[in-house]
Amino acid sequence: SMPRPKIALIGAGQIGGTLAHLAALKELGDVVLFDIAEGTPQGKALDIAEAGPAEGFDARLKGTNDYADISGADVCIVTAGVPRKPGMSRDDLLGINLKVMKAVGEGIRVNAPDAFVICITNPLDAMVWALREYSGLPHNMVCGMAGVLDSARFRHFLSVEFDVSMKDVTAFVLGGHGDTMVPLVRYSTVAGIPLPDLIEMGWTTQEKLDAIVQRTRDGGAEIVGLLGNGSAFYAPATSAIEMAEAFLKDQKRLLPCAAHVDGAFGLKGMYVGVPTIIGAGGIERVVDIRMAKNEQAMFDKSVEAVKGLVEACRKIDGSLT
Ligand code: A3D
Repeated sequence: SMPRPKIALIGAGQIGGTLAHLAALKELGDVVLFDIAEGTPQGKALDIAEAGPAEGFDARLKGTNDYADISGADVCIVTAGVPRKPGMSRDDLLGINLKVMKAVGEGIRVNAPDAFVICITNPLDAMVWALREYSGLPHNMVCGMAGVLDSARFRHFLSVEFDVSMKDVTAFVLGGHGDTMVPLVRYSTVAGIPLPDLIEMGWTTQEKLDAIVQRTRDGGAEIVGLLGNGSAFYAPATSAIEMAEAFLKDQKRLLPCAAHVDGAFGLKGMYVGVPTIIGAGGIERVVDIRMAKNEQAMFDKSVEAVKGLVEACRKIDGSLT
């Protein structure tokens, strides 16, 4: 019989714990929770394992402070680092989290070089780039989660505005995961009906749509402001699990994520949020969609912001090339 897939979660904080719970509930595989904090991953793993009998899932969970335990992982989801506090931008985390990516990248390189790696640590586009550099894994096996979450936020707001099931609302948010992210109104639909048509049909107004686009861009900060300590974790974890599942089950889902783009969108070898196909081959394809002039201008601005963050990483660690 086939062994269960092994899912390694690097970082057992708010998102890491939620990832472990979701992976177990969905029986995606056995879970190893790793953290440098002693006791936290062990405690969360045991607590979730003890939910197994009531929920009825079959999955083994282990908490650890030893990278050797992630050995042979099929998927690694990385949340190690620090989150934002109110008033902070994602970019303020760069210095601290770059050091964390170095340690995590080495841990993955040595122990789980065949894994599909999904980075969540912020600032996302720069951290996934650094993690790929430090781990040395193939580019198609390292990606970042942001677009699925940003699109989910957009879809949620739209489904409330239209009073329709969110199952029928599709949306696309591309670009870097920051204030310059690009919600693509033209590619966002209710069961295939594009948002501009829905304005003409009187379902909403341009003003309301503009406000929803802005709320989507500020979606992370809205939660940070409400929570008061820490950032969003339920929706970020759920979004990363959707990506892990696409890989483990070879679903070939079309999902926006931070992927290595080399050629598509006129870009030369950089990580940024684009539509991708995720299957057993990891990031199997980058989908080079056509953008309108104003969309392209927003995307270009976002790309420049990401390039600036990557430059900042290189300044901190001269070994990054
Ligand atoms: P938090 O609950 O603080 O968990 C982070 C964990 O990382 C803690 O348990 C730390 O002990 C652990 N850690 C720190 N350094 C190391 C290390 N070197 N090795 C292993 N573990 C370490 O944060 P969180 O889970 O709420 O958020 C995690 C990250 O995700 C933050 O950087 C957030 O900014 C980011 N985040 C990204 C998104 C995206 O959409 C991209 C959304 C929400 C949060």
